[in-house]
Amino acid sequence: MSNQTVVKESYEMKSPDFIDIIKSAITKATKERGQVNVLIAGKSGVGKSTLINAVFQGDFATTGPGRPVTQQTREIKKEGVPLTLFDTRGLELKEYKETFEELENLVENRNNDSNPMNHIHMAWVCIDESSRRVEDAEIELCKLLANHMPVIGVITKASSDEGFRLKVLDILSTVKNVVRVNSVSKTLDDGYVIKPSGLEELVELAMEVVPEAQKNAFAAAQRVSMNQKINKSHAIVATAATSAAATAAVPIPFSDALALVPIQVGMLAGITSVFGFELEKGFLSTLVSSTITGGGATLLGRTIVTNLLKMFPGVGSVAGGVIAATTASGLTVAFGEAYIAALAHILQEKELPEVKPNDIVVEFKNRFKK
Ligand SMILES: Nc1nc2c(ncn2[C@@H]2O[C@H](COP(=O)(O)OP(=O)(O)OP(=O)(O)O)[C@@H](O)[C@H]2O)c(=O)[nH]1
Ligand SMILES: [Mg+2]
Repeated sequence: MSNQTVVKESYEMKSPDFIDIIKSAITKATKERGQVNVLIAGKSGVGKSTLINAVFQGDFATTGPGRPVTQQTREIKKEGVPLTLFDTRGLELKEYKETFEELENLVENRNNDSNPMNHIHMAWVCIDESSRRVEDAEIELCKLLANHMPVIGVITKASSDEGFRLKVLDILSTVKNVVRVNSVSKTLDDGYVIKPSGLEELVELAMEVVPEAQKNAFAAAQRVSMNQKINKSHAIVATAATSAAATAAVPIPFSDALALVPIQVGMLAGITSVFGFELEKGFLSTLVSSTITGGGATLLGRTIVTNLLKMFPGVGSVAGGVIAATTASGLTVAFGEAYIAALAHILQEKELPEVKPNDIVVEFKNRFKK
């Protein structure tokens, strides 16, 4: 008798539990995505702000001046984007040595912090292509920064190389690599248009050099590469599939499949956040309540799993009323991949800030109406 009660409770879930599952999925996904801190330095007018707006979500450069952390460096954050930017200039000043000392203190303080999340994880040092020269200040700056973090040389306003990139690469020996970018299109006098270029390359290199723990945050914060968001999401799906298989290592009865729900919800949370959506803004709860649970207030494990399985006719042929490891992981992969495809599709049509939770639900459900 008491045994039966236990079994019943294992699959009967009331709405507060549902809210708890979503809450803890959001907390976990936010924690796992973390945060990335990037320092961008270069002379005034070199194109730092323009580059920032071309690469990152959130219109950083026009969100206000940010908080001054040294005379020449401002720290800029934007609600909902897992990125902090340090915008540094003053290299052109006569007293740049002073700028350097302050910067060195800042970087040392930050990067000696016991929590790696507070470190500055990468620096981009910008040089205007039309200047055709590398200043001592830029060489010293790269050296200073490279003692604490990976540094990328960025040649801005790129329109004609003429061997400049290799020269910069040679002179700035401490940088990981040098990338030429043009952040905005520019029409020349004769009507020729120079298109934006090099942004993908920069973002790819940045993804390579940034610490492992910051890669998901970087994928979420950047707006140049859909592939980065997709690749990082694939990794989240793979992890969830492994957990699902482990949960069903001993085949679990249909009615106990509720154990799989937090895994699925956690996976959806992770993917949503790597794509750059703000989990707190209802993206997850709207999705979960309308796809997984069918909107009921009291949720039965059976209902949830039946709803999930119904979406996948192939996976749904559950033999003997049990879910085996392969079914559990297959279901998770199919579910996750469909979700990734839905988000990628939406972001091809709309800019991220314009996407509403319901757009995702509609697109996701469409993928199962066959
Ligand atoms: N053609 C072209 N123009 C650019 C590019 N980047 C910046 N600009 C132009 O250069 C000017 C300065 O750009 P900003 O992005 O404000 O430069 P900044 O480094 O942020 O300047 P400070 O904030 O003063 O240090 C603006 O007129 C931009 O439109 C680029 O990649 N290509
Ligand atoms: Mg600026």
